[in-house]
Amino acid sequence: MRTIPSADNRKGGSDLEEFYRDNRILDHDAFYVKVVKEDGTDMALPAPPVPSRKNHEPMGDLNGDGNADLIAIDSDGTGKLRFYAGRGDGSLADPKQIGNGGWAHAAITHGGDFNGDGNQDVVARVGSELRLYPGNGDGTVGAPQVFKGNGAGWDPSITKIITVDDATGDDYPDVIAISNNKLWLYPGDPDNKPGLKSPIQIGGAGWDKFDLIALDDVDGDGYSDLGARNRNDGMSYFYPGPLNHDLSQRTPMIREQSGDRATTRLYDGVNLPFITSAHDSDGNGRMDMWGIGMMGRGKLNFIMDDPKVDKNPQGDFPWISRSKEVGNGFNGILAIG
Ligand SMILES: [Ca+2]
Ligand SMILES: [Ca+2]
Ligand SMILES: [Ca+2]
Ligand SMILES: [Ca+2]
Repeated sequence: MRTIPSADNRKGGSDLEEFYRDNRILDHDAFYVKVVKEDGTDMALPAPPVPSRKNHEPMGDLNGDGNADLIAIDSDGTGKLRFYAGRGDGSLADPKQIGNGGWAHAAITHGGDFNGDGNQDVVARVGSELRLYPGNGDGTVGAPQVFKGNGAGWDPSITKIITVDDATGDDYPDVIAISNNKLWLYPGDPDNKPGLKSPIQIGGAGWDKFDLIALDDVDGDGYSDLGARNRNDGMSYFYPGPLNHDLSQRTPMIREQSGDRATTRLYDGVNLPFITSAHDSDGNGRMDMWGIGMMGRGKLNFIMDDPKVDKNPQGDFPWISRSKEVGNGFNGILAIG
């Protein structure tokens, strides 16, 4: 055994601290150190592991046909839950009722398999509980279960929740919510299915004006990414995963192209009251969104990163996107997810 002189030990600690600060590394952040020989050539080191996005089904597919789907709450009676099967081209089939009543004040989202049965699930905040409505694989859902760990004690006024395929690198889906004007990650707990670990605050005050858009892994690093739209001005932003740390870095997400007119904004919350991820609902490898209300109330709009006008790969921002009307009859909708 060789002891280290205390001065060297201290220097080691302060050098490391300096390195963390200079490289903006937070506690528990994973990072890699590239070791270079004195002549500047690389040491032969193995490539850093990339978290695998295993052979998951396309995100957001509740009936197993490979197309992302939509759910909605209508204003009939105490609120019913509807399932809309994606047709694979951005449009949706006629709705089926999958929840009988009592949904009016719930917040809903879907996507990811939280109970490990191979079917993607619906997740809803009902009252002060975050519940799993296990997908049956055909668009319907089974009896609800409160998430273990941190499924109780939710603020019953929360309206904005999304699920993401995996924002943390453990290959298990996670939940993101806006509560008390802040942004929170509830990491899914693969050892306690269906479970949630303790929430991590990932965004400071100012989030109430945003809608959340689950983006899957847009930039191809293995982590789900996040999009958000400011309801006041329509500006939308991209936040690259991993998402288990303060999300102060953001990139404008959209350049909306409509004929000759280009704008960096999406429609705002007045003109497009509902917006949600459509994942890749037309199967061209690029993320899409669904919105309701634009160009007349009750119209369904499909907002896509259009490879015809956007020659950059989808991880390049801002996207050049286009909107088209792909359905109607969405009057009396209270929420989509
Ligand atoms: Ca489907
Ligand atoms: Ca499931
Ligand atoms: Ca995860
Ligand atoms: Ca697409």
